[in-house]
Amino acid sequence: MAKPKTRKSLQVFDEELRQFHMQGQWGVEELLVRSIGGPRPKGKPFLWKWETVYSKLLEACEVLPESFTARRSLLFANPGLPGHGSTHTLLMGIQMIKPGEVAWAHRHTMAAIRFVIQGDGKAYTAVDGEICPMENNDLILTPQWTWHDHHNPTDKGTLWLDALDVPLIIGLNVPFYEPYPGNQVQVLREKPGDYLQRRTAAARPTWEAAKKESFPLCYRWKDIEPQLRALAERPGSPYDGVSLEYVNPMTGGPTLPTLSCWIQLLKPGERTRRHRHTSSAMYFVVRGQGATTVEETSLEWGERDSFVIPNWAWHEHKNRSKIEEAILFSINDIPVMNAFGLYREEPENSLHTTNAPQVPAPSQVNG
Ligand code: GTQ
Ligand code: FE2
Repeated sequence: MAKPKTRKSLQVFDEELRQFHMQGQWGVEELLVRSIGGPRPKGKPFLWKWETVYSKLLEACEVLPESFTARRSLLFANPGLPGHGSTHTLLMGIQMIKPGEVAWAHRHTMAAIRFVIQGDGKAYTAVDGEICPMENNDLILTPQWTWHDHHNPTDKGTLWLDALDVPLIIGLNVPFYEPYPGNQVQVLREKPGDYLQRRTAAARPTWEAAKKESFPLCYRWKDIEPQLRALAERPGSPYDGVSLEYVNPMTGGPTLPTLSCWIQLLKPGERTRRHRHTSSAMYFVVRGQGATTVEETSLEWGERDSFVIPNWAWHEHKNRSKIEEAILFSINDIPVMNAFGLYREEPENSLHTTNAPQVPAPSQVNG
């Protein structure tokens, strides 16, 4: 007669599975249950005061007299994401090059943008050989895998905002990096606009493969500001005010495949409505004074301060001045969320407070 089998305990079985490098789903179900009601914001709301950043940058010029292959950039480390970045997908910082200095050429799979803080139009970034002059509030793209070096032939320090998709690229484990072969600087084209003019204008060479992305695009403040001003009297978005996205003119799509840049204007005294979305963002105050409330934290900002809004965190903006407008530059990871159908937005006081998926309209269901 066979002995009656005693049932193995789940605990013993789980241990056995571990030895075979397996795990029962019941052990990780906790992760799913925890996501009822949506994710928790990744990282903390935080603000970096310009006064501190600038004084540390000046110190960095002393302690790091030459940047060589590195960059003299002070990166914003989210206090809730040690060692990861400014948000879970984005890394932002402020870079400075001294008079006469060159930051050597390299390329990487991380895409980057530069938003100029102090530039007289004679300092420049070179992207795939194209000279991109840096003037205050200009935006210059260094798309993934484009060669870039920074040059300061002037007698004043040049400063700009750097933003990259570093945490995303690291998370996907696709970092590639290459110093420019044999030299410190790239071979440059003759004059600014040489490369772009022939490829992104209304007519293009027929003998070259038509390319849509990875152009070293430059968005001049002298073009962007009038556009923003022209819309200043419109109501804009109830959540973001009069807000413009920097568009890739060839695709009509976002600034870059992994990140998007916005410029937004808050009217004197304007207070936006509260909402949250699955994208995260880093902000830089171009002009004005105000506060952005993120969850329970009030981030009080002034000119040139930087701050972070983690994803899925409730937030609203307020322009504290009754007379002056406020202008905010920001970068976000909306293109990543959109690429995978993961962009969700929730307005305050909505019926969907439990974060239930919104029922798609029939037209969406049928494609
Ligand atoms: O200027 O090339 O802040 O490669 C971080 C990585 C700047 C740059 C950063 C970079 C750069
Ligand atoms: Fe770089």
